[in-house]
Amino acid sequence: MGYRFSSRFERELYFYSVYEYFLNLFLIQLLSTKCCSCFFKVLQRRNTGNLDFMKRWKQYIAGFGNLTEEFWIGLDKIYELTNTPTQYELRFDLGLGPERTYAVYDNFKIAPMRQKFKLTIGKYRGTAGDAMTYHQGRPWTTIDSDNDIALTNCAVSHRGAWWYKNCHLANLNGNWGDKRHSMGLNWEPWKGHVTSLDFTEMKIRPVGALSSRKKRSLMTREKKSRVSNAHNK
Ligand SMILES: [Ca+2]
Repeated sequence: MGYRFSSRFERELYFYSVYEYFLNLFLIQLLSTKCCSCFFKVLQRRNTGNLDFMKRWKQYIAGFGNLTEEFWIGLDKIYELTNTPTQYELRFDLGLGPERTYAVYDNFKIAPMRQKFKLTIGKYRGTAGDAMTYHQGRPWTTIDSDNDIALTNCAVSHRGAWWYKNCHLANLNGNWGDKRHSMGLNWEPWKGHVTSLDFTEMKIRPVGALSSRKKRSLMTREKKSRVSNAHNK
């Protein structure tokens, strides 16, 4: 047996307050996250230097660290997240002291393990400079799995793990605070190879605008073919 309202007004008031309650919950949730990071999923963070990132192949696949502090989410997870019909953009938020900068690449995904998590990224935009186009198409390298084109293992010589080539313009899994050439958390176009950043975040979000544009163009094409079919009849 349901509750009986004594008037229509009381009934409306009841439903309105329920509606308002959920609306407030939603708004509190929205405001409690930083606006720009609302729909982002964070893949990597460095902000304290407490966690050692010079890890092995298996650990980079499985992921490590603490999601509320420093971590690497794992290559298997990144593959799973980005290999869907949805397109993802990859955003790098970088910092040094009070300075902040960013880089965004559209159409980000990685290959499965049998292709050694080869990197695919799209067009660059941002303020940090483009460090990642150099790494386009490169497989992942760790201290115990050398897939880069350098004679040495770049993960060993640069104390990290990345889509190294010969070797890097970005080394965000490098050695915290290391000021030796290309050993630290480098983003070459922003601070060069000897400055180690003290904040990094890698994050992804679906590119909604692109897929709806695609949908629209598909619908237009469909309409056109329907019109031409009608003409042919
Ligand atoms: Ca090598």
